[in-house]
Amino acid sequence: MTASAFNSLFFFFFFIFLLLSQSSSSFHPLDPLTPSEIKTIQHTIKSSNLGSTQNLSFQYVGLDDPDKRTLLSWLSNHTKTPLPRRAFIIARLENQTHEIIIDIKDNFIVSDRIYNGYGYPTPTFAELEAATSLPFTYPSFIESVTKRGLDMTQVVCEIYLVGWFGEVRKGKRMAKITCNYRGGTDNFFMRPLEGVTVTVDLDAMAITGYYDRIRVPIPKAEGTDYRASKQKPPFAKPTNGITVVQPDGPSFTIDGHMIRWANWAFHLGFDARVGPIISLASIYDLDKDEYRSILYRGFISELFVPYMDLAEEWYYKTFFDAGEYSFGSSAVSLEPTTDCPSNAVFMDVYVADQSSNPVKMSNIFCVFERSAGNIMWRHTEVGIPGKVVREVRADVSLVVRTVAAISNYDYVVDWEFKQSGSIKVAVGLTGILEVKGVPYTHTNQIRENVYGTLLAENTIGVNHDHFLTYYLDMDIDGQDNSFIKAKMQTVRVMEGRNNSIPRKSYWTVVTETAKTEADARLRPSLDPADLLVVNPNKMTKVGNHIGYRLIGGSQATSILSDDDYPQIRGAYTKYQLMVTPYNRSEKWASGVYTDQSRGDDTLAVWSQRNRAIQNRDIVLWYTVGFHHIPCQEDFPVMPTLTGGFELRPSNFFDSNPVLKVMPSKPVHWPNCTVQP
Ligand SMILES: *[C@@H]1O[C@H](CO)[C@@H](O)[C@H](O)[C@H]1NC(C)=O
Ligand SMILES: *[C@@H]1O[C@H](CO)[C@@H](O)[C@H](O)[C@H]1NC(C)=O
Ligand SMILES: *[C@@H]1O[C@H](CO)[C@@H](O)[C@H](O)[C@H]1NC(C)=O
Ligand SMILES: *[C@@H]1O[C@H](CO)[C@@H](O)[C@H](O)[C@H]1NC(C)=O
Ligand SMILES: *[C@@H]1O[C@H](CO)[C@@H](O)[C@H](O)[C@H]1NC(C)=O
Ligand SMILES: *[C@@H]1O[C@H](CO)[C@@H](O)[C@H](O)[C@H]1NC(C)=O
Ligand SMILES: [Cu+2]
Repeated sequence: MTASAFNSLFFFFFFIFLLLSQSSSSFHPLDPLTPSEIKTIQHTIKSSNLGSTQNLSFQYVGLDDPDKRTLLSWLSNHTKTPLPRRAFIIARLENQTHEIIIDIKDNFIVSDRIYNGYGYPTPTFAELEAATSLPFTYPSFIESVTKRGLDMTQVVCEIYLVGWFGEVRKGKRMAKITCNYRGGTDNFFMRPLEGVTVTVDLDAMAITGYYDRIRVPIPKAEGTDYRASKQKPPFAKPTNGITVVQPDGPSFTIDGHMIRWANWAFHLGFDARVGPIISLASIYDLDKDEYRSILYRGFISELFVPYMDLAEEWYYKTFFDAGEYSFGSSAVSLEPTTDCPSNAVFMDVYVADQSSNPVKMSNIFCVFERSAGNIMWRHTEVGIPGKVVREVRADVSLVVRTVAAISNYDYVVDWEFKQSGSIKVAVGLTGILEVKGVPYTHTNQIRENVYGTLLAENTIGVNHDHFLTYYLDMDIDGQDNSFIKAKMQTVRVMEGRNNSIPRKSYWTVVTETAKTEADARLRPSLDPADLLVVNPNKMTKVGNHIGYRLIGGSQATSILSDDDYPQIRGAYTKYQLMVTPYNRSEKWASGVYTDQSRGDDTLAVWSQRNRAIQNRDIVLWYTVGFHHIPCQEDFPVMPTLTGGFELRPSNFFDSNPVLKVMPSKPVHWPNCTVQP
């Protein structure tokens, strides 16, 4: 074959390959930025006047979400004229914060503006890493380590942003570094070098402060390692092996980022700041023969984790894990068969690094069908003479899982879709506690406020909260929805001459429709109520408003004082639920610039506008909250504690939507057939 024939053949096959690769994963406007788009952003900015300086760094690179109305009309429009595709970038350039919008189809800068308000963008991982290495060449720090008789090579440092504590003047991008000691364990978090703090200026990338304040013993390494290989007998007897086999493959399809399974269809996106994003979740209604919308967008908007220790080394530890540390970029690769069952399918994602180079993150999502031995519905009828009717359906659902490890803590984030129409949102808290070194080896020695629980010798697990605020843009069968509290109210039965019924009370339902944002700021209440999102413009055949119910769980809310600085920054966590009208720029509950924020751009502030929310396109913000008083079982690694909530149809369907779900197909496996 001649070279030119080879070439044309090559190009012919290459062309076929391109065609196939495009048809096999179709593009969706909500897809996260692709590696080549991330590169395009780099080129576009570097070749503009912004690119002339060496010090340009990309703090955030993400999709600039298409306008909702435009997108929805585009999706329902079969002509498919392309939508603009844009990226939103926050960059640091000569100590200034730039907000840049780039058209990534036609490669130009749409807008570039300098942000001068309070707060700073999320630091990049490269900045945090560079800062964390600074103490290792800092003489005073080296002296602190050596005078404790410790080996410098065994020191591991962690970096924390400093928050805001009422400073009037605008400061600098700062961080504090505290360190731990490995020495015979990989669980260095259990061995703090208590009392030593290094302060760093992130723009100058230099140490600006240092103190070595207290001297307490470093907790022992013994008993802290969590690796199986490091455990000593006795061992617990392992259970017999369990696996999930699905010999005919999964029942879902993944087309690009669109996932379809049973009666569900949704888009699975990803963002460096917030992590997984579920969009356009809709359910197929067998009776109506159509997909009906439920959730336009859902994601964890922010995670507020304030610690309750007032020591100099601790008071500022009041973390916002999304806005300060990038929850999405902290996602970790999932391990087949342990992080996810053996029938799981894995997906990769890409994020941009500090120079806007694409970085591949492998196995960030796993998607699997869950058949955990639960019952979807059942009934046994023995009331018919001479006959027993028994009908049961096993529950099979679809789970999308991500795990983010924000240094010591691991969050297991699950979105579970049920054929009954429920979306169950779960978050599992596990990983390593943040502990403080103390001189005490027994609780009977403690005479001061230690702000936590003695978990092991010299080790205090400090009290703290976890508040995960979910953004839930509900579109129940259309965009215009209302939020309703259906309160159960006790009614005393009047003792009347004519009353022959011997009951003294019953409860009835009193519904309240929230008219403005103030009506929908809910705190956990002892008074029972169903929380509903309804479409006031649509009814079931028998005349009930079509709706979905929010069944809350893990209802802790912040009990810090309103005037406490961390609380001012996370004021929205005082509420279990808030409802706002949809606004494209209100998606991050702690504001765009969370580092050193002053609470002037948070969900709590937006809600104070008290806008109308009745029969509007509304967004629910539900906070899954935990007050965490550590206990000894959390040492040296915490067993998963799960919380969450459920979105469940309530008069959305005309009758039970899983009545006609037929039993799963039998499993054919070599030499054995398992009946479902
Ligand atoms: C900024 O760029 C200059 C020149 O390349 C370099 O000397 C300096 O270290 C850079 N500063 C930072 C904070 O990266
Ligand atoms: C569909 O797209 C065409 C061309 O962009 C536009 O003229 C038309 O208004 C769109 N239809 C809808 C329902 O949005
Ligand atoms: C940026 O700020 C740091 C101090 O925070 C300073 O050392 C540095 O020179 C500044 N760089 C520029 C380009 O202004
Ligand atoms: C008592 O109940 C009967 C039957 O419901 C009704 O006809 C009658 O008017 C009632 N009397 C009073 C005093 O309420
Ligand atoms: C949308 O949100 C932004 C940011 O909070 C705000 O500036 C703007 O006024 C809001 N628009 C409406 C109509 O509420
Ligand atoms: C299935 O049974 C056949 C015949 O008994 C045997 O040869 C084969 O090894 C078995 N396969 C498995 C996977 O157990
Ligand atoms: Cu905790």
